Amino acid sequence: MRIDRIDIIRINNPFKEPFETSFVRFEVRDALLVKIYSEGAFGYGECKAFHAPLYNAEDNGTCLHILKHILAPRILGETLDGPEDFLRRVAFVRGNRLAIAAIENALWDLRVKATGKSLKTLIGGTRDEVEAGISLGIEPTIGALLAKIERHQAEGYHRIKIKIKPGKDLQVVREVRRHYPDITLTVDANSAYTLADLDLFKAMDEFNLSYIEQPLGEDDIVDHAVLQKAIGTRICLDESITSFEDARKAIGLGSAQVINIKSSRCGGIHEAIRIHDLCMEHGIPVWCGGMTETGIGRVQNISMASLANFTLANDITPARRFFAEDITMPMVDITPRCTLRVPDEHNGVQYTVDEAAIERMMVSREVLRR
Ligand code: OSB
Ligand code: MG
Repeated sequence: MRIDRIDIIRINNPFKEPFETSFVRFEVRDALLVKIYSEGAFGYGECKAFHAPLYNAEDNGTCLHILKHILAPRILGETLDGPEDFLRRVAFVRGNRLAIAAIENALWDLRVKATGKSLKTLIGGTRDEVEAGISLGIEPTIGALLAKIERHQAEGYHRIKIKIKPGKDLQVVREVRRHYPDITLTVDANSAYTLADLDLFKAMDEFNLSYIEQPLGEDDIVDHAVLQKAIGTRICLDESITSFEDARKAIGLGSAQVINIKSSRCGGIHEAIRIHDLCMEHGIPVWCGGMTETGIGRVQNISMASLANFTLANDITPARRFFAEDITMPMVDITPRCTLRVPDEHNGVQYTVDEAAIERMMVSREVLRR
């Protein structure tokens, strides 16, 4: 595939209601989209960075720089074999994996179009449908959280995850468990704690959580290993896993018994598959994490979660859970079983990008040519 042109499009899509985590309260999805034109076709990738470096070290500003000045010049006017060839060409770049993944994902999309095969088929996915779980933000009151859980339980979500932060943790979990003794329940701390909080996590053991997601620092698989040995509940790593190498070390140290795979955090689908396979060999179940993405990233997540070892419910929801409108046609939605159907070339499930919606949400557009 010859790379003729790359557009970097910034869009703002307001959340229907704010989504609060231990690190920020999100009100709008400020996203960069990468559109790569090649020989009469185009492919889209979504950059999953946020407006500021809150979740990891990258943000939309750094990604825009890396995309425009470092990555795009390496491929504009060049003929590539595909995503793997791109990754080889930019292997000199340290970090900046969200930016790399945005182009990598667009190249996968181009391969889908060039071959007429779905992403699921190209990566060897085995599932026709993947399970939806939901990540619920921090709420001002317990009552507000319980009301949300009630609603989403009724919709059939296969796992409820609640965001926690210091001061809004044990009490919240206790109340939720009192009202819902049997649901599949998890918590996500987004790195808000340290080993000084060991007793808090010991106390969580009594609530039969499926796992505790990323309790400690994003760069601290060593302390996670200490914590995992001290508690009965499984630890799931999110922020800490940015590569195959991170996963290998975390598994070796015993830092986690579950891994949340976000392909974007790891530099793309290629690396995500390697992590998936490694986890499978070691009996570590995985699930697909979310970044409150638009439909472009959401559909790619669904396809990735079709791999065999995605055995736990994913953070993949219908687009309407966050947005009044989105940029795919149709908007991503769930089945009556609260699953998401995986697009493949045989089942008629197909999404196209809604260019008019992108125009409406657009903040800026950069057109890059050789
Ligand atoms: O830690 O999984 C996370 C959202 C933004 C950044 C980090 C995370 C999240 C979520 C929401 O938990 C996942 C989603 O539904 O997109
Ligand atoms: Mg998380």
